[in-house]
Amino acid sequence: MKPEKIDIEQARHATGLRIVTLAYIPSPWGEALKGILHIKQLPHARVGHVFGSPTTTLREWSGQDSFPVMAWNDEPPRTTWIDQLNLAERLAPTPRLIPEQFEDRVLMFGYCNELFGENGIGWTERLRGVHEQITKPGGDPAGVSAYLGKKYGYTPEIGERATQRVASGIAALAKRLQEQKSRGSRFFIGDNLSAMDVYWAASSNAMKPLVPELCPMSDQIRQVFTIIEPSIVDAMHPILIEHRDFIFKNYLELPVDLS
Ligand SMILES: N[C@@H](CCC(=O)N[C@@H](CS)C(=O)NCC(=O)O)C(=O)O
Repeated sequence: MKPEKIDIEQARHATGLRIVTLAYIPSPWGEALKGILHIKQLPHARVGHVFGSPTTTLREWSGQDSFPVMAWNDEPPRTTWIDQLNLAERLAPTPRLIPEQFEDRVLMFGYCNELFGENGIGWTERLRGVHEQITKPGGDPAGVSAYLGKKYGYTPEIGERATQRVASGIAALAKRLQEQKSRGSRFFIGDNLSAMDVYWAASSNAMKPLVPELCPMSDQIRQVFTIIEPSIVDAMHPILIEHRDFIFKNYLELPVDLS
């Protein structure tokens, strides 16, 4: 069920479900939203925004200019992962990606926030990359790094602490999967697939991407989204990659279509 590709003006004035994602970049948030719609078999139209092209219409429509955006009929466009997940769950309650049990739900939203929320692992990883570019000789202090740093709250202090925060977060996710495995579960939360599994699978492609045949992207983008920082590489226990592979193989679309 391939989404219809439309442009931003069409999306703004259309009805039904529309999403706007970054094209050609393995953005965790955008790829996770695409994954959720795939799992729930929700028909939708998609705008693939090319990084650096104008965002005027998106800003007028959604009040901001980050990706992804998810819109349902004339309701206010959703611009954060938690609102997007709740809308998807409302439009297609099955298969559920938000656990039914209270305790599992509390755990899942906690883990998701650590990975996907503001100042979570993904967010901090972005600021770590900004810090690396700004501080290394021959880096990119004025271009994309400055833009992302200003937009997502970079300070030198946050940059200094980012490596440790990302490494310890990744290590905690690995520990969780090991605990779950020892109690016989293949999933982050309880005994079933949840949004957290999808969020991790999507995030991993911006840290240690799937092979090119399964996730085609330019060499330059692949290099930017492959972490080589030794302490984070060390924290990336094989169970995290096994889990990513399991989720993609069983629940998500392969090869990944970043267009
Ligand atoms: N607002 C989203 C996060 C969105 C986000 O961080 N988007 C990044 C994805 S890499 C983005 O749009 N980057 C490109 C840009 O800001 O121009 C949420 O809180 O769920």
